[in-house]
Amino acid sequence: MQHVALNVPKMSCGHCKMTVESAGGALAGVSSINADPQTKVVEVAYDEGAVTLEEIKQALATAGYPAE
Ligand SMILES: [Cu+2]
Repeated sequence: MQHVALNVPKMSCGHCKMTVESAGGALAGVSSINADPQTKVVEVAYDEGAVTLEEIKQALATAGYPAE
C-alpha cells in the first residue's frame, strides 16, 4: 500500500472536499482518501498494483482540482 499527500490549492470548502474525495475514491485501487480544504492537502492510500499516482492526479484534475 502506498500513501501520498498531494497539495491541491484549489480546494476551499466542504464542497471541494466532497468533490475531490468522490473523484479519487471512485478509482479502483484507492483504499482511502481524505481531503482537507483548510490545509489544501489530500491524503491518499492506494494499491500501486491497481492504480498509479498519475491516474489519481488525472482523476483529480478532471474533477477540476489539479494537484501541484
Ligand atoms: Cu469549495
